Amino acid sequence: MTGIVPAPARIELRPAAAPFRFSEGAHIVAPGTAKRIGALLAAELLAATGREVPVFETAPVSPVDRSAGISLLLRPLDEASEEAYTLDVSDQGAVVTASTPAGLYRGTRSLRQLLPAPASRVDAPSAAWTVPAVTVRDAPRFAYRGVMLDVVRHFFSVDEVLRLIDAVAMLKVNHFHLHLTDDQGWRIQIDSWPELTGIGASTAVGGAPGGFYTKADFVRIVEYAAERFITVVPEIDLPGHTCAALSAYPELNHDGIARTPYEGVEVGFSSLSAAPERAEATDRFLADVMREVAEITPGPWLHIGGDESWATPEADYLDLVRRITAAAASTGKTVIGWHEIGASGALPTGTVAQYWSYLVPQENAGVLTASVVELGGRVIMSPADTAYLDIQYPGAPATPHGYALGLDWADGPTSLEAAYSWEPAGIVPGVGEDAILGVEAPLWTETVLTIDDVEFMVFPRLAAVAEIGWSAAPGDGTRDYADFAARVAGLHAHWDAAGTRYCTAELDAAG
Ligand code: TNX
Repeated sequence: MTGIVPAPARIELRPAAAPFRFSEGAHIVAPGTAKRIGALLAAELLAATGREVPVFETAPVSPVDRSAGISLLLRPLDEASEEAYTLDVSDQGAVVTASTPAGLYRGTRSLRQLLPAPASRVDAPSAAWTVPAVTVRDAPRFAYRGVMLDVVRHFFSVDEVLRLIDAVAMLKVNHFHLHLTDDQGWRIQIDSWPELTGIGASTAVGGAPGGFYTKADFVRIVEYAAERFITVVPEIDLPGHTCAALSAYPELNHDGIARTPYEGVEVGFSSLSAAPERAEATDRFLADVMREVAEITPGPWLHIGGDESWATPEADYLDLVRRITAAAASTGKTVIGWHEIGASGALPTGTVAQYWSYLVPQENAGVLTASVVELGGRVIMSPADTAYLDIQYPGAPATPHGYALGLDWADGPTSLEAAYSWEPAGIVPGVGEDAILGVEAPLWTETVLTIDDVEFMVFPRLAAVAEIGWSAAPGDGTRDYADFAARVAGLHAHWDAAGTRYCTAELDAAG
């Protein structure tokens, strides 16, 4: 089936019309600042075909040559979103228009999906490809469409992360949240507290190798993502989930004694100290870490965690969240925290809550989330029973390495249909469309050891969350799962060609 994931706002296929032929004379026309998107697309096509696809400032004079061209044009569009684009494909060429480079880039992702799968290979034999005649008018529903990778429980190299960024960019994801610190490790260089990545980065779950990103590594990730119009969101998880920091620096502990580095998977046992005798060290730590992370983060967000601080007495939690969020906000960034931070009435202006309870809010999750909105903030929806990428797929086998992949605590396993069948604006009372910044699918990596396993858990489920974030809300409240599943099946050949792993357990079960 010809289709695009996430589904565009409007798409008109003209099966009877002559297609666009991408062949020998293929070239890209990309004037002005469109050039960098043209160059990126040309590099992808070069990787696929082994042939240079020239990028021109202006269209060739001859109509024959023109018809072999992909044009990327910056024009004002009648759409508020800077990611809006149009795509017109005919035997006269393929034309993407947008009012910003980001919109042009999103449009090229649609074009990439309409090209035949060998275009996603790294070494396709030179091929004459066709793209069906089509008109697309498209813009996202939500401004924030994210994916999260936990690089603490298991660590992933820069190259592995870049590869994942490329794969998620195909689904028009525009935020990449890196969970950089937790009990099992501290994964980002902080010059003023070097033992964070000395002692603090030496461990991972189950004795797996530790590791961390130098600032240069992190900047490479940020820049690679930015070329794809993806914003990196760094998370420093505080005040719980801090055993790695507490093992590196005794002065951060309430008793002044360093903790033992941790390789288990339990949560909720560690905490920064709110004691007055630790205030100087703790506040210096917070200010230094926030400043250094903000310095290498061009994006507007700083995620401070705040989840599952079960070892922090309630009054201490409120005191620490106030100090942590103030330190983060003083860098000029907008603070994001897991929804538990809604317990605090002293959050900086515009603070965003990331909701990770269920489709039916558990305990006080709904109230905490709504409280952040009442303070003037917005919400990122990551309901764990549908949007978590680490919850098992039904029927998914153990990995070739023999361990079970994925957890099941959030009402798992989660089917692709369940991941697709939810409505962000209908979950938390008092948190409707206007209060929702967007959606995010997090991948926690307690059971996920290799980048192959990462991809296996991310795809296809991320496609469901990406579509909920991008595509218009269904008028009658129900999304057409059969149509979605058919379009996702169309991506399989692209994933195969690109060497991206994905879970087929449900398809296998369906025969
Ligand atoms: C809960 S979700 C956590 C993480 C775990 C995850 C496993 C959240 C904010 N905290 O610490 O890794 O469950 O699914």
